[in-house]
Amino acid sequence: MTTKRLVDQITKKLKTERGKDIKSASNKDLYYVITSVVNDVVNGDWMVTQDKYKKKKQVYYLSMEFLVGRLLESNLLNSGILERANEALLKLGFQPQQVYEQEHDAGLGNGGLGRLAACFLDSLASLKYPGHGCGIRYRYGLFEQRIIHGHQIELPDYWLKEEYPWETRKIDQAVEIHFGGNVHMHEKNDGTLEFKYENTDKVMAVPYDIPIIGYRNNIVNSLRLWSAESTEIDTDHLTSQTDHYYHQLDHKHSIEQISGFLYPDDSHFEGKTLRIKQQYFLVSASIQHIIKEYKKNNRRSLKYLPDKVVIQINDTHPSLAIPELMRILMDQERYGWDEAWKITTSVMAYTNHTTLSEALEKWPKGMIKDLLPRIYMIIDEINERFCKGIWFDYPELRDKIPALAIIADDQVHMARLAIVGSFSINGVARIHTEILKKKEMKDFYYLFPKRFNNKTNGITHRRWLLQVNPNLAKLVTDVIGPKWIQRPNDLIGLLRYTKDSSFLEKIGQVKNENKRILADFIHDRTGITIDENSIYDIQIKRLHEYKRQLLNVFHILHLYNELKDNPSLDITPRTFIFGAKAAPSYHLAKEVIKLINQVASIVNNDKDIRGKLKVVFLENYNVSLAEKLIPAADISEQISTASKEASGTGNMKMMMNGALTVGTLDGANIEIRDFVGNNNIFIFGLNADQVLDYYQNGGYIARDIYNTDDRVKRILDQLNEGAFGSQEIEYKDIYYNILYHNDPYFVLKDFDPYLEIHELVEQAYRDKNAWNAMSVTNIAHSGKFSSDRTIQEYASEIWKLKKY
Ligand code: HBZ
Repeated sequence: MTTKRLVDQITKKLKTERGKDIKSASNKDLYYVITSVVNDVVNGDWMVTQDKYKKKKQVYYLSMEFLVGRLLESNLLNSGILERANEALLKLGFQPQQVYEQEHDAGLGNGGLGRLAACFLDSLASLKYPGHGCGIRYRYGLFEQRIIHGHQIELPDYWLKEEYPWETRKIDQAVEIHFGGNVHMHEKNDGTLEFKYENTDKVMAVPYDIPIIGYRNNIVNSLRLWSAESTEIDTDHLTSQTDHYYHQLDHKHSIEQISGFLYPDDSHFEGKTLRIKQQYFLVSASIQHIIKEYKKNNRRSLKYLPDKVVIQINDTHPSLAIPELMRILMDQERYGWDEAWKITTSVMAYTNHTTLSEALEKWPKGMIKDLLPRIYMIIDEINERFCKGIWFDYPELRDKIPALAIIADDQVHMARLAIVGSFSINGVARIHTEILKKKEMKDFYYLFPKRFNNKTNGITHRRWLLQVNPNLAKLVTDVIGPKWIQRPNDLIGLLRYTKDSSFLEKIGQVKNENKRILADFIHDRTGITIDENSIYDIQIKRLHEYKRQLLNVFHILHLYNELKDNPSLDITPRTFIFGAKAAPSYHLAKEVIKLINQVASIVNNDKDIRGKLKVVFLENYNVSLAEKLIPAADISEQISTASKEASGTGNMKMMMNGALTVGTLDGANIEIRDFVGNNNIFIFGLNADQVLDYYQNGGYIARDIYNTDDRVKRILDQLNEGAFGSQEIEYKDIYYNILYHNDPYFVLKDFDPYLEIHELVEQAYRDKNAWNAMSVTNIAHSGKFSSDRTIQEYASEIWKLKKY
């Protein structure tokens, strides 16, 4: 399609679809019209792709979260018409970015886990793998964050307020989900048992499909999001009672709640009934759909399901897929236990994303029994057989049965269910998988060594480099050619230019330009003026104690105190930028947000500081904001307490954009370090073994550091006493957590090494040429962290998938 044709189409569609001409059209009109152009372009390919997949083995990625963000620009990019769309818009007098920004972020995820699912969809389609996402179409995505007087306030994110042009409702493919009721068992003539369910609550799952466009390859995969609706009114039970009508409405409302909102917790388990309803809703709808498709496309029995279907469950959230598939195979398809189990455990694969014990899902067994009686029976049976197996086949593990049993202490342990019912269990970075094998899941690893494997996370370089940083992408292509776009490992070719000072200068110019754009944006958003020549030191991620935003704040407070003592101190100016949402009920995390905001207002307005330090907290951190920040980062803060961050993916996005990592030896930081080498990364602090040793031996004594390090004492006292002369604002909870709960995340322990590493950063930044060379080295190695590599590994090692 030429630019001219595009202009014609846009003008025509403006008239026919929006009733506007170009003069009266708004950015929003243009957004809808261009979306419609993309849909026209891809719809044919979508049908063809889905048709071609019918005979192939397919992967279904089941996830409670898909954090896709905006789609228009990346869909234009992947369908090969971005440049021409930009030209057409400019010709028509519109700014492309302003048009793309009309799209409301689809915030159907909390953080890393949800964004990973979105990157995986992009890579599956771009690598031509038959893969589908299955999730929930929440009416409200992750809350919108406002900062008011420094406090986080949560507002509902009604992202569907205006029409969402990428989705297609497929009412003809709706399926029924059953909750509650009773199970009746009776023996049939042939001696087999039959299970019947009665008096269940019925919910209709209606699918909405979103196209997932491969990069310039005519492949279009699907993301299927299920929406909960009430079934037709049950006319058998109509009564004339006046309150009947109100009951019906109540009932309808409570059903629609199932896909009402996304739970905003990313690291803490909360045993709410609605959450387990959501999980079963996703799982039952998806499995029913998968089986229907299999039957439609294959003449063979379900015994051969594993030849054609593999289901990846994204953390334990969809692990009821295991008993649900068992239920359908046994109760509907009449398979016996052994055969059903063999099929199920050959189809299911489980990814673990955390070792934090407070995040592990454990449902009270009474809750599952009431809500899903037949599913409970099946879990019970899986558990019985599993425990018996250990008793007889692994007598050396008999003592450990209570710690391995799926049902123990009146709770259903979902990770244990997922492990027992899957043929593959993977962690998301090398160290994380090792910790699973050697520690958290040690006994399971002993039982099933072959099931455990590592798949280090990745990110789509198409969105996170090509799309968000076009100037850098162009510079890269100028020197190594465009092949890296298809083969991100080719970025390694940049290593040849780490000594080319004219190239390094250009790298510096691109970064400066990105920093200038970000400075303008920050000024518009917050009124804060930042120094474009300062070091942009960025920490963007969910707020959690283990991610240690507090350590970063302590560094800032230390620099502030130093500058107050000696205002003429010669330091390279720094801009500290934060973006972070706290779970609404996470008190300490919210205190840290308040602290960052207060430190910002003090530091930014203190004349003694003379602009050498600026602190910016950007509200409502989400995918679109990340896209603005990442290209401008000099420093990427990845400072979790070692052993706690399973992988991290922001670390990969920032290195790909030339930022240097200040990080602990945790998650994928370790693999980044291995590739770029110690000279191109700033590693500090305790390692995972040391942290785990401390935990095993009762920790360290935080107060010793308070008593011996004046810098630490000063900062903590400032927090306790109401810092900086203001008595109103105290941070006693933070203070107590460190001194009285003995600093569970080792903030004080790592404080000194953290300051030291930041001094090295400052020295390194003075030599721009050397800095840019480090930056290029990071970009060069970032290809290994493309999600194309990750998906390639899943496809060949777990899924056994062939490309289309
Ligand atoms: O998954 C994150 C890990 O913390 C991070 O290290 C990793 O890189 C990323 C992708 O593998 N985990 C999450 O994001 N977890 C959640 O968002 C979550 C959501 C709902 C829950 C529990 C966790 O109930």
